[in-house]
Amino acid sequence: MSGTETETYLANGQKAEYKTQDELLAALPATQTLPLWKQMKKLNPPEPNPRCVPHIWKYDELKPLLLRTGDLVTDKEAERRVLMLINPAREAPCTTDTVYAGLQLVMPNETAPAHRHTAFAMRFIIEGSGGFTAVHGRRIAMRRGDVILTPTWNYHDHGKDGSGPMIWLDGLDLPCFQHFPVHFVQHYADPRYPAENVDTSKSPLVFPWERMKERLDAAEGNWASKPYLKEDGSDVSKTLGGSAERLSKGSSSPPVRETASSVYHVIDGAGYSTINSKRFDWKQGDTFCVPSWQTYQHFAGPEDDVYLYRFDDKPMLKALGFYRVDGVDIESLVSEQ
Ligand code: GTQ
Repeated sequence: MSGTETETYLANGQKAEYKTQDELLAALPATQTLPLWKQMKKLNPPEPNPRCVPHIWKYDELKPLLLRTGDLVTDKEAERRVLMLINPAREAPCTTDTVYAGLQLVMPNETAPAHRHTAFAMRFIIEGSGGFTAVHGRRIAMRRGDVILTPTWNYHDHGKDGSGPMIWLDGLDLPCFQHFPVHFVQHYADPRYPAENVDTSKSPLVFPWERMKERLDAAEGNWASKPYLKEDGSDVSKTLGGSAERLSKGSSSPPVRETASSVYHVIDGAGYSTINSKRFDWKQGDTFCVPSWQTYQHFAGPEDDVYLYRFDDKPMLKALGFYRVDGVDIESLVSEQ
């Protein structure tokens, strides 16, 4: 040792090159490591930390734009003529952090050509007549209020007879593939995959609105929620699930805070929702999103009963063990193994 310089030695007698933590930290990036202790709170936050924010998309504003795309963008150019609903705090394809929604338009005599992909889609039919979607050989008529499934890897094309536009709300699990970059698409050789008409009242891919409305109206109380489930009682997919709700005029749903994020569409009526204490007024045709772990509650206006459609990432969260709703005994969440 020379002069007053002090040198630090490790327990094994080797000279320590980094005298201070700062010196050590400065050396880390070059080795492709970082100190966890500087990001511990961020990586293990005290509660869910959604990046998306609540937002509402007004149908009156979007419908004219969507219809104009019918003049300016051909079915061929678009493949799918969709206005994606993009969360203000995120980029496409995020409507919430985990769920995607878009408004799709098909005009008469058009074809949104056949393709298939890993992503799952569920569609809520908003308006129009004469539209159909062909799901792996099964041609399904689109009717207002119906929910139609496109299971993973099924070829599907959309088309329309008659006059006027056909508009529906797509719900897909596309944001998942930001985390799992494993999404494949395959295009069919022809625009249409050969298909036969099916009786929509018997197809497991279709949830007719009359039937869902009957279930909601038969339920007791001012507020009712009913899930869309497959015949075996399971969710409509491994990723996304859905439900519909009825609120009698002037009534409200119970407040909920859950790790699922969701997209709501107003089937009928008008009212508002509070999401994280912020008020969002809505009416028929509007679509809004609820981020994870933000308390939400719906309020029907005084005029009419309200019906809401919702899809969410609950099946995916449950499968992964990530689903939690405020109010449960958290000790019940302790995994057995
Ligand atoms: O109809 O196949 O909104 O593939 C986004 C991706 C719809 C569809 C979307 C798609 C589709």
